[in-house]
Amino acid sequence: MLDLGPTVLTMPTPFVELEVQTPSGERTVKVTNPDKTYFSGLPEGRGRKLDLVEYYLAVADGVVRGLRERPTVLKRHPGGAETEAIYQKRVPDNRPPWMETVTVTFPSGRSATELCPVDVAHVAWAANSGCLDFHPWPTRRDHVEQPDELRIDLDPMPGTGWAEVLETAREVHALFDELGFVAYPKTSGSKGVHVYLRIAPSWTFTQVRHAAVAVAREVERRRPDLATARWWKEERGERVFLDFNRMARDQTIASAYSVRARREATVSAPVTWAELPDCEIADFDIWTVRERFARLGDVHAAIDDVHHDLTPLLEMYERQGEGEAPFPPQFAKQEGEPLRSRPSVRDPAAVKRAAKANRRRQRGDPD
Ligand SMILES: [Mn+2]
Repeated sequence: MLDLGPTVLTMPTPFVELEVQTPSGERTVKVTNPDKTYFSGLPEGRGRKLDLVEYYLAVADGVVRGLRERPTVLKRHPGGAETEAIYQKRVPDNRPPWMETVTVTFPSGRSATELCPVDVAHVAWAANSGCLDFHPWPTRRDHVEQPDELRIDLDPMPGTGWAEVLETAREVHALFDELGFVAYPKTSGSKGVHVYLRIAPSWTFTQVRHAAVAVAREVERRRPDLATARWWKEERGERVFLDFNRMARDQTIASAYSVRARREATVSAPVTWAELPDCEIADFDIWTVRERFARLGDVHAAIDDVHHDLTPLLEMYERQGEGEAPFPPQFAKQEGEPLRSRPSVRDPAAVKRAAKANRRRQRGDPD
């Protein structure tokens, strides 16, 4: 007799189908396991996977404005907000036929076909696959190597908090005001603030990163007590770090209206400069932002109206005369880049000690 092995009983996966209106027509988006808890910090029945998808549909115009035609990495948390992310640069082959993609290349020469959201059906599809927050490139598919978004990322270092982040944001705002730039702030949904400036897609990644470096250095120059442009943690002190390397190629930030991987489902919330001083990260979650959006719409709706000229910031970078800043560790050594080692290990004796310790580790000797 043929041995069929143990009998496996399978339960059909529960799902709902949502009809999503888009400019190109109606799309059906399937939400599997809609009742699965994704955000345990929200009241019972308010932090389900379906709540996430419905949140994105409710803020459709806003979230799409941040993602439209941008290569977007899939950062998936299929087990919910408190589980480790799975980064997936490539979109799966079993995708809906209407899904749009864009092919990008990496410094290694490899390429990937990434999600290219053009409407909220793309966002809903990704949310169903466990994407909580969206990480778009600062470029769009018709100019994937020329960013049109300068992103200033304010990160509080240990010993500083939200009050210092807000004060640093005020300095960035003042600087942009002086330059005649209209920039847009949002909470990060985690601990910091992001300030976005729409620019003409006329400069390379390196140049746009230089503009971010210039802003960081200028804010540090004005407020050395408050802010720092130092890449090495040991040099930052108890200050707010302006993370210019978020503008390095392949580096991304959670987009506007992205839900962060936190049990409270906090959102990276676009706000106005007038509102920002009274905001708290916790003010914005998938429910409060939904309500806010219904009331106010997207307060960043005008972000695409003016594409700024980056020249003043590139001139500032040259005037500062400090040259290139360090790149993230996974990057190959870049043109003009300073030493890729912490300043404290640069003294010859320390370098020798580190090399010796390395050799010891390689041999497997105990430290
Ligand atoms: Mn940040």
